[in-house]
Amino acid sequence: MMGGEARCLITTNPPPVIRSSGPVGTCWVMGDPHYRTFDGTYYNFMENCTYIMAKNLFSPFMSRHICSHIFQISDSLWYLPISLANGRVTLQQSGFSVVTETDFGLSVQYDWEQYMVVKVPASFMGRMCGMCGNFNGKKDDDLTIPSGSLAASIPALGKSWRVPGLPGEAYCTDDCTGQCNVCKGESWIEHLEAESFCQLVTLLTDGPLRDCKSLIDPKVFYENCLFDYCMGKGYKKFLCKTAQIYTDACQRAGIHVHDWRNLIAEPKCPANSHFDSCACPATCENPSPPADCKTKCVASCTCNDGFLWSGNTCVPKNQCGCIYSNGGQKRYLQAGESIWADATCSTKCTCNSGQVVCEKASCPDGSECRKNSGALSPLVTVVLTGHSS
Ligand SMILES: [Ca+2]
Repeated sequence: MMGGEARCLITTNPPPVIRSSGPVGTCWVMGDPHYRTFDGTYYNFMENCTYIMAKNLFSPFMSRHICSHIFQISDSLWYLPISLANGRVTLQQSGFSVVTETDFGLSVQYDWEQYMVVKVPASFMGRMCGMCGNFNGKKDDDLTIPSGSLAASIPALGKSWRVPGLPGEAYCTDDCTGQCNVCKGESWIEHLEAESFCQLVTLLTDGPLRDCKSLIDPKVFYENCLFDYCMGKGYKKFLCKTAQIYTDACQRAGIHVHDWRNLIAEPKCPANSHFDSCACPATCENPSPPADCKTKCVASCTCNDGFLWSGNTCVPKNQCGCIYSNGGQKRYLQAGESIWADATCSTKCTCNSGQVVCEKASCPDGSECRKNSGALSPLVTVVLTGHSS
């Protein structure tokens, strides 16, 4: 990364990496303001800049800018699924999220919008820093700034982990004041309205989501609802999204969730697909869902009969794309999609009838070979931290 960014100050010798089967650290951020650290501290932080969520204290790292259903890697846009460094890093769509996994046990799930889960293996205990805390098993020292001291406030914590120098930085803010990070000052009528609206949460957590109580405290769900209602003035989308996130977390933990879509509207799905509350959607690269799908399902948009997921659209089965491999990397190409195989624009590869065909080519007259500058601006920087041992 560029100079001047927040960094972890090493104050002790690095503990040895012990590969154990201990607890996995799980940190998530939900909606705009709700965070849960690896050690289970909850806090709210309103912001719109870019922050380091989790970082390993002692190893080099790489960063990813996650923008939409297409990934920006190096200087070009890639469809999922993607495999990098001979499979050591994989990125694939799962339910409404993309899941990035590494061979050393790190995973990052992101729903492209407002929910991100970072999981690190037990071998990283006490070795982490960032907005997700230090993963040492103690709650009271989670909100720590890069120097190692406790943050004076939540905005100070955020500011300390902000990634500087990114495009649009001049227009972002992380030092909310006044009404920004607390929901006070609303009238008692508004407060009653919020409580009344958020009874829906109780209906969900005592009803279809009742088996999830062991995983996520329903009180957190309810308090988030009150906060979102106050901030969004009753914008119902928040509740639907939060219920979706709660459901997703439960399903991924193997907990059965009863369908709640009769209480709240279903999410919209793209053309030639439909919503399924428990699915393992068929894709072009994996057209047959696993037989044990029911125990591994997630709520998802599933392609209609005769169609398969191809990148970010459902296409007829006979219009599937290709997996393109080059230099330890694999990526999905949609049918008919062409890419340059080199930086000098001398070889062009095209996905043609399910086969990648590469041939000599050059830029058309009147144009020149230039790297794509990347038109998408990053929403979230996920710091994937790894070691090569
Ligand atoms: Ca801690």
